[in-house]
Amino acid sequence: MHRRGFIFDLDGVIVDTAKYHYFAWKKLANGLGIGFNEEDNEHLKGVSRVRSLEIILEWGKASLSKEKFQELLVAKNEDYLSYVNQMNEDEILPDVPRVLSFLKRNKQPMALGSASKNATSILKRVRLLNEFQAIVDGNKVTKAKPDPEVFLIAAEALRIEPKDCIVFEDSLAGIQAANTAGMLSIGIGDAAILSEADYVFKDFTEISNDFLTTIIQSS
Ligand code: B16
Ligand code: MG
Repeated sequence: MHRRGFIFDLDGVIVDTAKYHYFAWKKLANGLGIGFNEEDNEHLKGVSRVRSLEIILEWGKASLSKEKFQELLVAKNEDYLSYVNQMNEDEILPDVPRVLSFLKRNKQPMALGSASKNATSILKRVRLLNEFQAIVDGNKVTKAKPDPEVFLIAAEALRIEPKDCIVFEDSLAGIQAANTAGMLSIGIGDAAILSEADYVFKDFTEISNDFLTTIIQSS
């Protein structure tokens, strides 16, 4: 059996923490008198925390001192973590456990590739931390998706060539990062948004073990 490197994004792929980011960003934005709805939240998916706040301030044509900016980032994260700390295994997205155990049974190396600085805490909460041989998160990268850095570091950690890696992503920036890294990109979500992906599935219930076998065996 071939060995491929399977790299998973976290938010929107393994768990849906986007709703918690939404609650926390909305509170912050509204506190500054800036409107914030679910569609606005879509634009922040896969975007780093610092960049997300910059974008919200741009929308509201607001500017803040460096100190206030930092203070709000800390407050947003504390608010977000108050939700994360209530998470459990029930929040793992459908069929993710089946796909992870199929790949494990087939001895395929697996890594996490996420922009989140809270990835380890979230994986611990949902009891998936030990399923990954490498965790590459927002603490380990300097360049945000669509830069391929996060996935290239993950491939190196797994000791698998980028061309033999497969990335599961729910954001367009993440799909672009995977494509630039020379990896097979699999979009999870809306095909209209993720049209640059090699394949798109609504969620993991649509990804069969046969499909995974074909990917593992393709040369
Ligand atoms: P944190 P992913 C991303 O996770 C989220 O999609 C994005 O909305 C968030 O701002 C970013 O992580 C940073 O998260 O504030 O926890 O460091 O999709 O790359 O797993
Ligand atoms: Mg994501």
